[in-house]
Amino acid sequence: MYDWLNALPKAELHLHLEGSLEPELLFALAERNRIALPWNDVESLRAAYAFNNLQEFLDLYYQGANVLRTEQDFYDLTWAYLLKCKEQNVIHTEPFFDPQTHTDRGIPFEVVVRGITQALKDGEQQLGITHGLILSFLRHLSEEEAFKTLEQAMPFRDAFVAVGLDSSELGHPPSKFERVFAKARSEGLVAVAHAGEEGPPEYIWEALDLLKIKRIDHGVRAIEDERLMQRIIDEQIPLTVCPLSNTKLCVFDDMSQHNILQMLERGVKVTVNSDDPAYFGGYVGENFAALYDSLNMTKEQAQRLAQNSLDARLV
Ligand code: ES4
Ligand code: ZN
Repeated sequence: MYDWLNALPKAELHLHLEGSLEPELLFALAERNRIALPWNDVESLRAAYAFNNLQEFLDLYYQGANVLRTEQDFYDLTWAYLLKCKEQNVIHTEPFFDPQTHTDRGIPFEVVVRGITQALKDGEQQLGITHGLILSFLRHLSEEEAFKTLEQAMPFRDAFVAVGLDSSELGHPPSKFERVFAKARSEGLVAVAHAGEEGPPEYIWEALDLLKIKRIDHGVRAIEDERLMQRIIDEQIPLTVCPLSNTKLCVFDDMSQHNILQMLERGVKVTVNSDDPAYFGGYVGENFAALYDSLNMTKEQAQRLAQNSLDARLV
């Protein structure tokens, strides 16, 4: 079954490039850039990957991203992820990157975007993996800062296909970014947003109605609102679900409690994704394997999930 799952052609639609930074590469980049780390070795860093909620993870994730300094660093990060895609038959990927995580540390926007886009280009030519990059705003920062980031991005407009919204969800509803998203859409960018991961179904409604998103990132809490469920089924709005992420961040107590297959059987266009694979215990392949191990996912269900991911591509 594991080999069969691995061989399924699939797309990944919810992946934070900064979250694919494996401890080994993190230590190598720290050494290359002469940055002191608060962990003694790879093992003690891995041991710190135990989270009770989204915020505990984010605190470590932003700390880890601090080793990313040069264009080559962003290239190496992206390339390592693409090699994983190749291994697992991910034939198309639509990764997020968080420019503000880097520009706020004094890393120029163009350093980040050049490193990432060069690797994506090489991935297409050398590995045959197609892509669409998504610029994600940090929702714990202000609307004004998001506007500034969108402005910085405009000289590189063709490098992106969409804008997204991530980071701390509770207390930062989609409505906070209604005007930024309107501006981004006016530039021809598609909108997606994290909603209903830790936040309530109301945040999913707002993301759909105010941000006019074409795809919901996570969205697992939609199941608490029957009217919302009907809408996402009727309109076939894709959900980019991340099973290992949800269990590591205690959105579900255990994988056996995850609702992805329930949603699939109700006709929701759900997809399987890894979110932050270096932190949550695996890439898309490991997420599919976990659904087989804990939820008895059938081959037929796996095929539908993989087909959904190909259908839900933005490009
Ligand atoms: C994230 Cl799992 C998750 N949720 C929200 N924002 C994020 N950024 C990176 N991973
Ligand atoms: Zn995410």
